[in-house]
Amino acid sequence: MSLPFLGRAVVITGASSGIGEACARAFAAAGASLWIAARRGKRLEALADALAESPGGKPEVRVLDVRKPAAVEAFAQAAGPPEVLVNNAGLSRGLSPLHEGDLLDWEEMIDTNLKGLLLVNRAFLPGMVAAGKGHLIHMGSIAGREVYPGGNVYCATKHAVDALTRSLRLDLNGTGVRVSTVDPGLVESEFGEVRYRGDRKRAAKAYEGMTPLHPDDVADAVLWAATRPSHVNAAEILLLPTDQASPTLVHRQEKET
Ligand code: NDP
Ligand code: 8X3
Repeated sequence: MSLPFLGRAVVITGASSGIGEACARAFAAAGASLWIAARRGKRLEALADALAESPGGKPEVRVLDVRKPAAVEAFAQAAGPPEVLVNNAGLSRGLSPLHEGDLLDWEEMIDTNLKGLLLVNRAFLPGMVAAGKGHLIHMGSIAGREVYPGGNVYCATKHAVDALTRSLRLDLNGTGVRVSTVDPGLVESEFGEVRYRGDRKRAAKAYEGMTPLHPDDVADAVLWAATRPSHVNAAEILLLPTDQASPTLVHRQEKET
């Protein structure tokens, strides 16, 4: 088996579940020396234990809230410039129309998905630029390309991620650092449970009668982007379930009665 990342550092934020965890498993199998970060340390420790015998060694765990500038900076200092930075941590809260929205939900989404992503980039990119190489991979979303009812602030944060991906490609042109975005449609993870604050039944409704993406499908796309030859930048990947044509058009099988 080829190990394209043997001994090379890969940093993944939001690695305690879903897409980030799947990315950690995929990069570990590709030989990476991982740095995995999120707020839930126990989850990260369990993942690190599970990956301890990986060819790149046991992942380094960092309990991190991406909203905290000093902690993000300390993380970047400790990890050093990575070969790949998967800037993935993110969440949605609620699905209310804007005029009924909750200010704290807005704040949490903006501070995590937008400001958190910025803080992580600001902390890690100087080292990557100085090294003259590296690959920044944003976790965007179909919600960064289209909007849907109640998606308002979440969609705005993901549209902002899209704008930052494109801006960074301009700012980093000539530095040797690649910038990509992977934009999934519906992925079955803890995303819905977080959006609906633990209401699993409501979260499961999003996938009713259709086959969503699995976090491993997204990790495959991330790993594919990261393993292109250095002169190739897989700039944007839109990854949809076959059953999904847009945020609002999803083919669902009728339930048998
Ligand atoms: P999960 O809820 O399963 O994972 C979210 C991850 O983000 C967790 O590891 C969580 O860790 C971490 N996270 C959230 N807030 C913070 C924070 N303040 N600091 C550090 N880490 C944080 O959802 P997904 O895996 O689905 O989501 C991952 C990314 O994919 C998000 O950016 C999301 O917007 C995006 N996405 C998801 C889609 C989907 O349908 N599921 C589709 C398109 C994009 P912890 O709570 O331990 O901090
Ligand atoms: C997550 C996909 O459509 O639930 O970004 O917002 S969606």
